[in-house]
Amino acid sequence: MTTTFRNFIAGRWIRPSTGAYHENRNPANIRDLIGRFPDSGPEDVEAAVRSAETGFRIWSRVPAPARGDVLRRVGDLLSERKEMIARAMTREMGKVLTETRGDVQEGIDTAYYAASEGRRLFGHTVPSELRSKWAMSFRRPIGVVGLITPFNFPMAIPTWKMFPALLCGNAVILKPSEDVPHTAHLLVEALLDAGLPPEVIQLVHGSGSKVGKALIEHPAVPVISFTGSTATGAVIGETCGRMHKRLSLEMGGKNAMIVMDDADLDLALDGVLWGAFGTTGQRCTATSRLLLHRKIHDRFLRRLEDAAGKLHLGDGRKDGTEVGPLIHEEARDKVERYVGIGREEGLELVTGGSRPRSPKLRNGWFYRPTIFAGARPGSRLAREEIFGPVLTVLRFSGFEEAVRINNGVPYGLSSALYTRDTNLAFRAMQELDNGITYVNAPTIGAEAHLPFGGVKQTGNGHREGGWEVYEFYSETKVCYVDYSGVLQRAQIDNVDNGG
Ligand code: UN1
Repeated sequence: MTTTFRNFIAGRWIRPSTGAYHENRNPANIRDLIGRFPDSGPEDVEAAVRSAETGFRIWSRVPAPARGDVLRRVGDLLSERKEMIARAMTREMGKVLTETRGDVQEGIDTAYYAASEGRRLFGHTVPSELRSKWAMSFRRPIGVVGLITPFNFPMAIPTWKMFPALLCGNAVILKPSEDVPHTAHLLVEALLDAGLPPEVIQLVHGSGSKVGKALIEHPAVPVISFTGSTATGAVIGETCGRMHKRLSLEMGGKNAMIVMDDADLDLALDGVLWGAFGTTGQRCTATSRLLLHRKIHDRFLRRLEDAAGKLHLGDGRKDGTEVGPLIHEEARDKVERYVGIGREEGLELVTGGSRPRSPKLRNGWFYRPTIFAGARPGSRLAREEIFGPVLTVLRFSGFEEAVRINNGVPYGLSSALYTRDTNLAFRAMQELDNGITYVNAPTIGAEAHLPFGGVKQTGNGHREGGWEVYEFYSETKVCYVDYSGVLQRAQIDNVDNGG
């Protein structure tokens, strides 16, 4: 019997107004049907917004430390359910169990961070320029927040957005990727079980073109946070700009790992395998460019070819699997298209470049870890985001050239430098044009309590995580209290030297 899932709107698990559903299948074995999930429409979004407005009125009046207590319980429940959720996540999006456990852990860490923020949420108290006058700022909730999230981190990314938004006192409408609706369902269950007032969270399943669009265009949703492609982000940005909405965009990457000639090559090898092929390359932080110093280029590439060729593909729930499938057919088609482009551009195919032959993998969207060498900075494979297990290798002669190549793409999420030279490490931190730089570690692995995000076309200046995200989900209010009993005019009466 196939399970049919529902939306969570107005405090109840309900069917979509459209009566339409889509199937969610395991990408490692498409015969495995996980369930049917709503294909909702604008009416469902309308109902969710109406209820969320009620939720906002209730929740925004709850003291922030008490809101934090609810999020602490959410963290506790996610910890208890970690293994169950990780297994469900691997089943619906394919990455290996160790990674999905890490994904749930990011959600847990984000919950506990948010819980503690309930006792900070600092404003500022500063001296006034006038006598007997008080000046301070504090944080107010904003309203109904719309969240549109991708498939690759089905727990971490929704929680990066949702928990700070909730802690700040907002109500949330979540539109998760159609590829990972089950994880979103399990997350909302944990929120409700933890005692969140039900109107404060609404879960509306469906497509970006229907549900996402209705959410973005809804005048009663003043805040939107989106993680996904740069192209979609541009469309969302236009609407939000026109409607004067607050918008956080987290988009593409073309992240480079730079390996200097003095680097620990064993460490760099482990790093690039994890950075490029972890999550089957489907991370916005994935290492998709490898910049090798000419003195170690050939040597390192031979070792990498050998190691990448041995990575074990399979169902992420099985022991020993190192690389899972791509998320769906279109994702694999895109990878195949780019492999074709690499060949046309005359790059050297080092390893991969095809689907695996094993009959066991025939029912999943698998693709062999693929490496192209001999790319130039202008090659399409060295500039465009593929979001799959494809690594493009470039050769460089000195640190300055590596920095130029790193910075010469439209994206700016993360970068990595492998070296033993401390001076170069510090120069890299300054000169690499990215939101995140790793030294002697791959381009992935951001921690939940530091700001996450990128420069250039990766984002629009906001950060997720850490302390900065709380600025995004709250409004600054400033209060002046004049207790002098006389009219004091700022900038006019403040020529006061104590005389
Ligand atoms: C993403 O790929 O969208 O740093 C997020 C990392 C993870 C998060 C990635 N903690 O790779």
